[in-house]
Amino acid sequence: MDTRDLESQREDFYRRIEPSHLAPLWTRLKSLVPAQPMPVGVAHRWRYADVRPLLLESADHISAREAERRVLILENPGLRGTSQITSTLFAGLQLIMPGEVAPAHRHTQSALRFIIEGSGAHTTVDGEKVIMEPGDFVITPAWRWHEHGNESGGPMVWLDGLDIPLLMHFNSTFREDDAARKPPESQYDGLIHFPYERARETLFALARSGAPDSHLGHVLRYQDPKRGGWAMPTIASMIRILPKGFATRPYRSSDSMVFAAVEGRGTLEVGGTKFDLAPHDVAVVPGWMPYTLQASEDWVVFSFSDRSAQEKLGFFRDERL
Ligand code: GTQ
Ligand code: FE2
Repeated sequence: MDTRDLESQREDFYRRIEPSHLAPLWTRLKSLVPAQPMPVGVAHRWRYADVRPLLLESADHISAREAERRVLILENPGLRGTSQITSTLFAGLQLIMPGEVAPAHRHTQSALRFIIEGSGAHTTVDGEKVIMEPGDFVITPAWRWHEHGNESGGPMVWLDGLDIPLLMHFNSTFREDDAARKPPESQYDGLIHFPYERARETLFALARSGAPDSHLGHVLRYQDPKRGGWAMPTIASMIRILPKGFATRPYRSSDSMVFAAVEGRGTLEVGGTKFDLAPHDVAVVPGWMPYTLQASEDWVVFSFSDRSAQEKLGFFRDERL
């Protein structure tokens, strides 16, 4: 049989198995099981100076109560229409104005809050109030009732990170609204509030005490003090300081990274593009793309990713280049 016959007979075979909902693996294997991760989405930076006026304007259009959550989604430009910042994570900037309430609900998605701007608004987890200050890291664990309120005199803005796309993938999403509210079955006993004051002190002490990691800088991981490991089951969060003038060596990891600049200034370089990051700017780097961080001032950077889930499931990888 010549190869033309072979090929046309194969094509004929594929057509004949199709009505039985069967398909050959061998034509798809290399893309189903690639040698290494294909980037999902693109690297991108949101300047807070650009986003802030639009976020504040959103308060003219809708109240926190009507919106339930007044959030502008940070949607990856390579994933338009998906509400995703990475393949597994959602990110958004949430605004709550003085006197407003964002009513209680609960869902199987976990949320993190990294406080950007304002002072003294609160979020609750199973009725326990956390007063939020800039740079604080606050967790809303899965299936815990939560609401937000602002009894302060000014607007309050934070970065939300949720595992919405990940849960969507498992199709294990459940939610309940305030009207269905029942007393919680149990009280959450993990740590949910990591004030910036502590993190900052520790970071600057680290920076004084020795040399930064060549690929990461001086890194702190937000951990669960009781059970050990990452503070959240699916999302891994860190905060780091890069001393003025320091640049990391290129690094890549299988988790797509969301960065939020906190204090100082620096540059994220990824895929030949340099993103200058001012305080409160947010950036995303798709998994397995090498990147560097270069500090032009003492630079504090918060980040989160799905690394916590990847490690538990046994496929997290990183590479120091
Ligand atoms: O604050 O409860 O950005 O449920 C997306 C979904 C925030 C929240 C988001 C949510 C919340
Ligand atoms: Fe929520």
